[in-house]
Amino acid sequence: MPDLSTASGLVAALNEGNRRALARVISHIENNDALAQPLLAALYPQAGAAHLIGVTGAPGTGKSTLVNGMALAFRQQGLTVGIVAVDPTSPFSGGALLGDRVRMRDLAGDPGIFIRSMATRGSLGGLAQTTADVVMTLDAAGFARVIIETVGVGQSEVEIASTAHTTIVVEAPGLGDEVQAIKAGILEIADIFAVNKADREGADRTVMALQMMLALGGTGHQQILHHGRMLPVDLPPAPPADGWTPPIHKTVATQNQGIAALVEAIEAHRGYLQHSGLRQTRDRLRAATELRMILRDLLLQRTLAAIPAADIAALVHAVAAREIDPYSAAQRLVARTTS
Ligand SMILES: Nc1nc2c(ncn2[C@@H]2O[C@H](COP(=O)(O)OP(=O)(O)OP(=O)(O)O)[C@@H](O)[C@H]2O)c(=O)[nH]1
Ligand SMILES: [Mg+2]
Repeated sequence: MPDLSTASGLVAALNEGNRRALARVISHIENNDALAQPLLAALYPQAGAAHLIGVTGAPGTGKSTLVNGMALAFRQQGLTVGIVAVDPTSPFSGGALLGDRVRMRDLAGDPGIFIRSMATRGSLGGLAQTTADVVMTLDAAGFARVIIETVGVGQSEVEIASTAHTTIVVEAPGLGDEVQAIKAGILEIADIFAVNKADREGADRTVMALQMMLALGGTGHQQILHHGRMLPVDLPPAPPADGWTPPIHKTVATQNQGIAALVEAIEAHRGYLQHSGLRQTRDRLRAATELRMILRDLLLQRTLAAIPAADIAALVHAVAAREIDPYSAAQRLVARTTS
């Protein structure tokens, strides 16, 4: 019996499929306690095989219900599924919303499914990195598909979803705006669109609005290339220009309609990424983004540790009073830590 109070014991148990160990590992990572670093270091080389699926969209569009349905569909193909819900306002049902009692029971007690909600209200900054670490942990634990649900409102949530291999943007009719996501700028990250609540009036108008957007161009996942821009990345050759046009799928998540086609589209996109070499590109860009985020945190911590708080407070005051600009102030602080 592995010792669950040590990093190596926890990793050994996790590798045996011990779900309690997995839950503990995630808690250590979320709390960023003494075991977090050794756990991440041990798990990172094990990860990389999972296909990461981001699901984002305006509040209440049916993301969780869709994710439940997708998880069931993957399970029926024999694939294991990890789910990370970032700041969900509505809980996961474990499939209850599908109203199919037999399958509902299958999902609830199924060791091939692991669901984790991230409590994020009030947490500043670290959300994106902690989520990436939890996703990596599920990947390392052997889940074949990891689904990340985020509400597409904040920049960090969008960033999280866009670090996935396949990003699904969920729209729903009747929210007072034809295409909710335009404002939030999340159309740019879509690989697949789901127009959920297709049982409601206006679904076809939403589909048409999306089709027009796509025809006008400017969408697609090309923008992902910006994510790693702060660090040099050695990228494989660019994929063919006629690559991937985001398909639009109508779904009624509560009745399990359109989910099979949606899952097929995910798998098609997965195949496309692999064949085109884009999977490698995205993995490298994700590595660059991650390294940049961690580096930024490390340098910040180092700076804050090296300089007396009163000196920093005085500089903040000077910036607020416009006696110095924030760029020069930051340079002054950095110079003090490196000299
Ligand atoms: N009519 C209809 N209702 C749906 C459909 N899908 C989901 N709903 C309902 O919409 C509500 C919100 O569903 P959720 O799955 O919680 O939506 P969500 O996008 O995860 O919500 P947040 O996480 O709070 O942003 C629930 O009451 C669902 O039952 C659908 O296809 N048709
Ligand atoms: Mg939800």
